[in-house]
Amino acid sequence: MGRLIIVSNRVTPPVGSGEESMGGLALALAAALREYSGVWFGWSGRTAPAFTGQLAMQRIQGVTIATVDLEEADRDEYYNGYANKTLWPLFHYRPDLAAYDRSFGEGYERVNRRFAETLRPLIEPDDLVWVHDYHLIPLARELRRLGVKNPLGFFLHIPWPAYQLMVTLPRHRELVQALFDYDLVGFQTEGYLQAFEEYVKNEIDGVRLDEAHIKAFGRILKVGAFPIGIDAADMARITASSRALRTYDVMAAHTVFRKLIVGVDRLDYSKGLEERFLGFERFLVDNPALRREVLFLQIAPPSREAVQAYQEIRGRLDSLSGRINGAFADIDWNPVRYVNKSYRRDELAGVYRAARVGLVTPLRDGMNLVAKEYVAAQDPDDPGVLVLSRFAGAADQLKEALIVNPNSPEEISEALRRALAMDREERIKRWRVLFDNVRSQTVASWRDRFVGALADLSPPRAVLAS
Ligand code: ADQ
Repeated sequence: MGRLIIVSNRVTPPVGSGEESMGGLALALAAALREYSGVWFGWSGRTAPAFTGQLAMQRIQGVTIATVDLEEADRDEYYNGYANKTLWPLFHYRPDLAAYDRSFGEGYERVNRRFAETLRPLIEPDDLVWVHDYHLIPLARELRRLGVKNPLGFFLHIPWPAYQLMVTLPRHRELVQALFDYDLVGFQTEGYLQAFEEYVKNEIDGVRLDEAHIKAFGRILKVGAFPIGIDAADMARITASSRALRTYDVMAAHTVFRKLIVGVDRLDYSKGLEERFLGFERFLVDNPALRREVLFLQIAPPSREAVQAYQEIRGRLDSLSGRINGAFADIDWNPVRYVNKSYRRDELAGVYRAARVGLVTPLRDGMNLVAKEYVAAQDPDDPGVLVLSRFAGAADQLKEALIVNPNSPEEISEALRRALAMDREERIKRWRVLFDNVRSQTVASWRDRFVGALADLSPPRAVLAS
């Protein structure tokens, strides 16, 4: 097999960063690149007065990182625009927040063309190219136009929306057609794959040839569900690190006589933070006797601050947390601690382990890695309880969690009550099943399954038979 080329909007790690500040996904991809002596290509995160296509090449820990600067208009129309104001809300079931500005679509096409032209000279005949996420759907089409014949794979980290939602997108057909220039398209869950198939059947008379192949637009596309995981062993290892232990101790000291409930999310409307706060408020109202026995810590670093919907949700969460604390706080206790900061992975591990409840309630989520990290960081002899939204991709796998509808404050409140009351025996029983799943379906197995499927593009049975 040749080299592996990974393409994503942003190239993490940021230059010079240490491993502790890299996300699990970045670490797993970097490890794959080391194995296949590959290249990671993407936007530098910087803008220049004019697009030059100048590549900045670096070698970091055995991985070649190739980045390119974009123009300001590219950032506004492609990244803040089409990716984060159009596709992100629509794919997360928020058509009310989706903006359809013509310049966004043009910027999206332009940047994908620019990425393809900049990347083209780096591709050698035996390379596999693996493209990540909704920012780069048309990249394969642009690479094919430039004569690239290599296997091209695409993985969607976010949900694929239901058919009736997808057709609300102007030029949805062109976007879907662009996916058929890949050889392999992967989704997080079977459900998202089915939604994609439903679109292809209803809208373009596509057919499923066999379990793994769909034919449409005169092309055969290999498809599959590839649920992403985490490096559970590494999470267990860092949970025992000195910084994790210290964070654990600090949290334990702050919750003497109390139980900690924790939420950790990017500040994003898809994560259901307002609904979570309302669910916690309902819990306080419904359970006066338990009030002073809990502390709810929500860690939510701001993201995409250039997008108005993100500024608005931040304001609403500030007032909601203030309202709850104002109504319930006492001289020695605040029910909500709401923090807008990023933490190192080892610090997060300590927080997870100190929490009796992991509260993960997105309104929609491709997978949700926080749910898996929380499970992996628990003490096997005294584990906490995961409360998980049915609308996270992770709910397909983590069935022993307390599954809730995040839109219902009553369900969140009741799940919190159950989680806090759960005896050790039941907690251990549930956690073991969850941990087995997190331990066996790792980020490395996800990556190897995807790359293996891309390396093996044998024709579907139906085609062989005809
Ligand atoms: P995200 O929407 O970013 O990812 P998630 O899967 O939960 O959501 O991953 C977030 C990562 O950021 C986790 O590893 C978490 O530890 C880290 N993180 C969150 N808050 C942090 C903080 N305050 N400090 C430091 N780190 C923090 C997208 C999709 C998901 C999908 C992933 C991977 O939206 O559905 O699971 O990609 O495919």
